[in-house]
Amino acid sequence: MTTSAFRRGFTHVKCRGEFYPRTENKVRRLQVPDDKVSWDAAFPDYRPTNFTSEHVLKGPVWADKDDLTTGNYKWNCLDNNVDRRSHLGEYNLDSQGRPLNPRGRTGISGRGCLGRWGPNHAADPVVTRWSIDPSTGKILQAKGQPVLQFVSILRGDCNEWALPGGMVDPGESFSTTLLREFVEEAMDMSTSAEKEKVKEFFATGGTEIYRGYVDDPRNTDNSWMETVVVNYHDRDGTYFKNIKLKSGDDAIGVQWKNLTDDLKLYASHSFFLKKVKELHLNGN
Ligand code: RP5
Repeated sequence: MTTSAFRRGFTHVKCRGEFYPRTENKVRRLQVPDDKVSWDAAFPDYRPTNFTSEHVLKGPVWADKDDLTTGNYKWNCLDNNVDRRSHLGEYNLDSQGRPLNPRGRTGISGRGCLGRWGPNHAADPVVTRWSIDPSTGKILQAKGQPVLQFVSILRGDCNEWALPGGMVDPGESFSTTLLREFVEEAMDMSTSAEKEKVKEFFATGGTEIYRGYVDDPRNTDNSWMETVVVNYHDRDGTYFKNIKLKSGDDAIGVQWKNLTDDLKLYASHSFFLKKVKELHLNGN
């Protein structure tokens, strides 16, 4: 199973950096060369750093227990409203009964700062519109193509621009998470009329762009991020014309960004945006 699932996707990079995020460079990952990422590649000396943050070990509501015997979790299942299934298919367990990252080694075992063993499910809304050139009032062109804009937030935890996505709560549908996260992170302090307008906009329907693994710097050998990415396109700009964006929750900034090829965004978000661009410009 692991071989084909591994080959189907990209090789994760951002979760193999030198240090684990949010640890002030105190937790160092064992370095995993590209050709040793797959669990199928022999790596006899592989002894990853074991790390689960104090915060997670304290057992907040969104986190699993550290002790798997008392936790009695049902892997690869919908387990009491917590979705432990992976978008990538069935995942394996290691010799200690912990879920194994289907994209391979990360140099850290345990959960790092993620709450769930196995997949941690998120949803990412990509709200787009055409970028208008203020000097002509027409759609901005670059390299002979119309330019899209999308709503981006600045993450407070790492100071990187990202999509306004977030974790799916137990029992929550992806569509609920997509709207809730957008409103929380990009529309703080908006009036209820503005929020209603955005709710109506999301209800017009979006296009699913991606469903799967995220190369998130927080991933470990036993806990990883997965997401569903949906694009909501305001084709004539009417829905967002009079809506003022304001960052909230964990976001410390928000803006409409032009969707250019050189975007550097959090985790796999630039990859998702590339797919959004293809959808609108190549008509796929
Ligand atoms: C990423 O982390 C997902 O793509 C999503 O954007 C985000 C969810 O985590 P939090 O923003 O809730 O920390 O992997």
